[in-house]
Amino acid sequence: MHEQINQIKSLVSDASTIVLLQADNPDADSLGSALALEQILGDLGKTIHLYCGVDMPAYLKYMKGWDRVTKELPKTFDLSILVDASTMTLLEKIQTDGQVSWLKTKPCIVLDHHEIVENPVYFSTVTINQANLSSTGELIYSLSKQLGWNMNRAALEFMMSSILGDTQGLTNVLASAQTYRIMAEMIEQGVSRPSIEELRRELSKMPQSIYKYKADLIKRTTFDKTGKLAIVSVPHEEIKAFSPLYNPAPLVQTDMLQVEGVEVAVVLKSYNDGKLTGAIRTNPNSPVAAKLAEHFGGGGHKNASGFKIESNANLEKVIVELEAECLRLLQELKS
Ligand SMILES: [Mn+2]
Repeated sequence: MHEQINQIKSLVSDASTIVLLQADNPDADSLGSALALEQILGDLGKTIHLYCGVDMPAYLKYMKGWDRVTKELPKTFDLSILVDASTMTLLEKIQTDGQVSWLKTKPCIVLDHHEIVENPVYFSTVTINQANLSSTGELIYSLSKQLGWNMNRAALEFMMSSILGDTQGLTNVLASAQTYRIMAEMIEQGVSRPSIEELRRELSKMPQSIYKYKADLIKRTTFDKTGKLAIVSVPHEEIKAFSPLYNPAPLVQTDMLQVEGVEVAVVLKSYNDGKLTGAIRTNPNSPVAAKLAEHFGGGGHKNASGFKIESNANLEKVIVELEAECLRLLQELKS
């Protein structure tokens, strides 16, 4: 660990232009981490570029600066830092458009906190992946302290957004005593959690059409014979119609887990080209999310994970397989 920190110190000090990378599944932690590092490294006099292969989802737009994230790597840079991911599987865009060959000519730092990592970033110079931390935001906070990097107010606010995102407002098992200590330090330095929450609420309000669509998703939710697994699937037409306005999964997934007996909630999205994605969330007492996603070639955390089937996905088959594997994992957990 000490050695890695020294490596990071010298890589950053040798670089003048740094590109901060998010994987193809941006969330509050990845965006918060990228924007925090933009502040911290910007204050060190670095020129910063923000990259993500996909558009920032609407629900993240409460974080000021999200619109600085672009889909292009800069023409020149000295160092890249990948936040909140350490797998090539979630860096598909940068591989399909050939930018990865440019990326790997420069040193790369990977900062992450994921339990299971398949297909790790093969060109990374130094990787810190600490699954015991709540979020990459928490990791960056600790690193910055150890490296003596100044964290301005905006940086602290972004890291707090990271922590709140991954811990679901400090309510899940990822929030450790250390996470609370860090939150307290941030508050002492002037960060207002109520202001962050209010901004997020205000900018994540849904249009009336989405409110009504939520009712459709709830009506279409199915439960397996044990009542432990709730599934809803979203066809391509609905992805096209509603996803630009609001991501369907977070719209219903928390409610699905609030149904008596339900331990696992899955939202499936089917695309016309045969692609299928699954977002998995579980109750705290049924931490099978990462393993369930792994079964389909995906990964993630104990209580939140995802997978993607690239082509020829058969929705009915996936559902049958999900039910069987979910049941098996839940039984395995009990014994
Ligand atoms: Mn994270």
